[in-house]
Parts: sequence; structure tokens; C-alpha cells
Amino acid sequence: MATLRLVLGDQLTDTIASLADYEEGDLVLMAEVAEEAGYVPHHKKKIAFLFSAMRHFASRLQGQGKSVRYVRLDDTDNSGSLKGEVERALDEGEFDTLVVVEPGEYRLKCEFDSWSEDLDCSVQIRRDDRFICSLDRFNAWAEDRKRLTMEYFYREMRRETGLLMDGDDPEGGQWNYDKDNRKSLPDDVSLPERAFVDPDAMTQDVLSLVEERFPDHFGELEPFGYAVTNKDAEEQLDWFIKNGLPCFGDYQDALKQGEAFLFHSVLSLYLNAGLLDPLDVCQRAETAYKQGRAPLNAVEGFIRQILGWREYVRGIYWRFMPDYLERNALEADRPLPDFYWSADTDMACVRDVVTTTRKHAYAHHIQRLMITGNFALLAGIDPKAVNEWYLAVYADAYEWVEAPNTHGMALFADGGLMATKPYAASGSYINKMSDHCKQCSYAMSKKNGPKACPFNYLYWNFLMENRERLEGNHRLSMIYKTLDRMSDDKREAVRDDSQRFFKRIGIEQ
Ligand code: FAD
Ligand code: DLZ
Repeated sequence: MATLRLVLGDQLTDTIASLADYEEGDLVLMAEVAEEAGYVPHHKKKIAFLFSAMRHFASRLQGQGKSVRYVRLDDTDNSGSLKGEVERALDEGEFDTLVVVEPGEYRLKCEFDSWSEDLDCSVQIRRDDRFICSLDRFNAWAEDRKRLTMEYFYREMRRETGLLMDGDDPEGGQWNYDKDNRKSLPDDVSLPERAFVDPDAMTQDVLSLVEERFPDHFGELEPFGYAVTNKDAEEQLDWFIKNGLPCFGDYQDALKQGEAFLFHSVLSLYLNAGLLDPLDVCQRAETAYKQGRAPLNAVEGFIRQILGWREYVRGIYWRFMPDYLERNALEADRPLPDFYWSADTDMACVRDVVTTTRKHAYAHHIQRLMITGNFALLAGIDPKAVNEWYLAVYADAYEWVEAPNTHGMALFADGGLMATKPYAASGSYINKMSDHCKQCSYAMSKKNGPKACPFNYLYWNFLMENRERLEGNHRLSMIYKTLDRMSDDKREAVRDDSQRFFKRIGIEQ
């Protein structure tokens, strides 16, 4: 008897464990299904990227002589679900075993776990070994620790991989060069022109399908320029190492109106779908440093995002799910404002990030954290609604990586498991790091009144609304002292401005 091997849309890696022992007679199953495409209103570009990358990967496997059953979304017998497609394949063939690699989302893991009872074959769920740190390794690190500080996890990963190590010491004598990585972007620094990929015939077919089947989904489908094969993703990596990496560190935290990518790599969608390997990406960045093609602050900063943050958030997700997403430490419950979908807001910074997101299914980290994330935190938006938005709108979004970043890092909804204090910032931070405020109809310099930047009064309102929950946090003690020095009239003005603003944007309670 033969083995049926299910490969998911974000498992597009030649060496994926589900294909490791492929034998003649086995069948690889890949399926575009309405259930996966519709469990949140995914950005059109995200669906197009994944379907096209899946089709290219299937054809690559066929080129290697593997037998592939590829179910397209518009195939007449498509059952609409992964389970339905597995059942159809089992009915139509002679298989005694189904092999699949564990998925990146808890909801699907629960479903896979139930398959051994429901399906008429044995089910093998294999470990996803495409990460640098296994979940067992992460749990061993996390066990018995009071605080799961990313920096300490990252240092262990540096030691274990030898990346940027000089014997037992970190390259250059420091583990972390973040202090050099907080520059705003001067006007005279020119940004590199991105090399996008022209859609081939297979991608064109997918674009027509997505336009026809998902007309109401968020975002702009065209122009579409993302890579959909491992080869093209590797070229994007080469492009980044040459043109983006040298300045990645300096301007990592910068924001610029109308500029989506700055010096960021735009590689997360490829890493998360399996088109690039995280360790290989880190090693190639390290080589650039060793060959003098990029400075240490840039390369360390970049490697820390992948070796540190990316591996760490995965560990956090699987260690704390399913309770993780039930937490709402700040009891935030306002609805998500409509402008998260429409970009129709007078706040230039938020409008810019949502516009970028609509266009590219992409925003860089500081846009996600300090603009849309910060706004949702300050305005007390229900974490479930915010999580759903982030999961839907970014081409790189899968719950294992999206949820800790949104729920934990941006919203502090996990009560401080990931961050020692909320990433709350007023308009002055945005003004320091960007040119948005110059083009905004609100005045960053005004603290109160109809012309004042909403981030200014919402910041203090957030601290007042969450006083009982946050004032015991020693990292916030200075700021609460400042709040206490405010006059009653000033505090009342903050409350009034915030209520008026919530009403105006339709989220008052
Ligand atoms: P670069 O800035 O070039 O960084 C290099 C790589 O490091 C990225 O490609 C990514 O793989 C990794 N990385 C960087 N920061 C993080 C991080 N905090 N967590 C995990 N990996 C990281 N990233 C996702 O991949 N998917 C998501 O759904 C996602 N949702 C996010 C939601 C919020 C609220 C926030 C604040 C961050 C989120 N991130 C997410 C992390 C980060 O913003 C993106 O990985 C990054 O912006 C992708 O762009 P890039 O490839 O140009 O990254
Ligand atoms: C995101 C996504 C979408 C839009 N569509 C499919 C699909 O049709 N078939 C598939 O196998 N995978 C898809 N995916 C990716 C899955 O949602 C992803 O594998 C899970 O969320 C686990 O990470």
C-alpha cells in the first residue's frame, strides 16, 4: 500500500519532512480550498501569492518525477476543505497512511489531531524541522524561567549556531547593536529601487481566479510583483543583501510617507511559505558582513530578527496556545475602526500604513507595531478584532507568527509575557521617526483640542484607563508620576478629547 502526502500552502520546501521518504506509488496532495482561503478575509495578494507559489511548487515536484494530485480552487469536485480533499484522494486511491507536517496554526493542528479517528488510514503528523530551533529546544530553554526574555533566547541561538560569534564571544564584543539602529531617514538618503518579478502565465491565471472568486476581499491585487518560486525568492534575497542590508540597521525603525519598504528585506512571506530557509538567510547575511559588504550593526540587527524574534515568537505561540489568544490583560473591547480597512482617516501616519497595506499586503515592522498596533493599543481595541485584521491583511501572516506579535508585542494582551511594558507612544515618537506629521491635518505639537494629534491625548487616556492594571509596572512608574502632576483640568481635557474622538470614528462605548 502507498502513502498519501499532504503538503500545505506554507510548506513549499523541497526538504519538507512529509516528502522525505517519498517512494514510487505515493501521491503528493496539494489543494486550494475555500476553507483556508476564507477563514479570515485574506488580502487578495496573499491568496494570489500562495496559490501561485503552490502551483509552481507542484509543478517542480512533478518535474522531479513525483506524482502530484493538485486540486485547483475552481475544480468542479473541489470539496472546499483540506479534510474533504484528503477524503476524496483516499477514496480514489489505495493508501494506508496519510503523512503531513504539523501546521502553523492551532485551529488546524486540532483538526489534524482528530483525523486519526475520522479517516480510514493511519495518520502521521511529522515535526516541522524548517526552523532553527525545535519546539522541544525552545521549551527546554523556557522551562523554569521567570521571564522569557527574547534577548537571552537569542544569545543561546547565537552560541548554538555560531552565527556572528568570535569564539565564545559575540562578534564585535556586543550581542546587540540596537542603539545604533534608531535613526530617522534623512532627506538626502536615497532608497534602492526594488526589483519585482513579472507575473508569468501561471501567476496570471491565478490573478484572474482571485479577482473572480474574491472580489470583496481586502487589498489591491495588481500590480503583482512577488516571487512565487524558490529561485526567484533567492534572487530577492540576493537583491536585499546587496541593496538593502548595508543600511538595514541604521534605518530599521524609520518611517517615511509613501515608502513601504525602505531598507527592509521583504522576505517574510517567502520564509513563512517555505521558499527560503531561515538559517541559510542568516548565513548569507553573515557572509556579507565577513566580506565587508555590510556593517555589523545591520547584519546583527537583521540576523536577530530571524534567529531571535522569528524563532522566539514561534516558541511562545506553541507553548501558550490555546490560552494565549484568550488573554485580554487590558480588557480592551472597543471595535476595530473602519479605517483599518478603508484607510479613510485624517491621521496621516495611519492612512499611510493602511494604504501601503492595501497596496502591497506588506508593512514593515515599525509601521505594524508603532502605528496601527500602537493606535489599537491606545484606543483599547478588542484584541480578537485586531488579530483577525493582522492575520488577514499581510502576505506573511500565519497565526504562529502573527499572534505573538499582535496579541503580545503590540497589544500587551498577554499581560507582559513577551514585553516588559506596553509599546505605547504618543505623537512625538511618530514625529521623531517619520515625516508623517508634516503632512497631517492634526498638529503633533498640540496636546488637546480638535486639532491635536489623537495619539497625544489617547496616550494619556490609555494610561488613565489602565491605571489599575499598569501602575504596578516599575517601568511605567515615572510616566504615572508625570500623569499625577497633571492638573485635573488637563486630565479632564484628555478624557473629553478621547471620548469625542472615539465617537467621531464610531467606536464610542
Ligand atoms: P525585515 O525587517 O527585513 O526583517 C527580516 C526578517 O526577520 C523578516 O522577514 C521576518 O522573517 C523576521 N522578523 C522580523 N521581525 C520579526 C518579528 N517580530 N517576529 C517574527 N519574525 C520577525 N511577521 C510575520 O512574518 N508574519 C506576521 O503575520 C507578522 N505580524 C506582525 C504583527 C505585528 C503587530 C507586528 C508588530 C509584527 C508582525 N510581524 C509579522 C513581524 C514583522 O513585522 C515582519 O516579519 C516584518 O515586518 C516583515 O517584513 P520584512 O520581511 O521586510 O522584515
Ligand atoms: C493561507 C492559505 C490560503 C489562503 N489558502 C490555502 C489553501 O488553499 N490550501 C492550503 O493548503 N493552504 C492555504 N493557506 C495556508 C494555510 O492556511 C496554512 O497552511 C495554515 O494556516 C497553517 O499555517
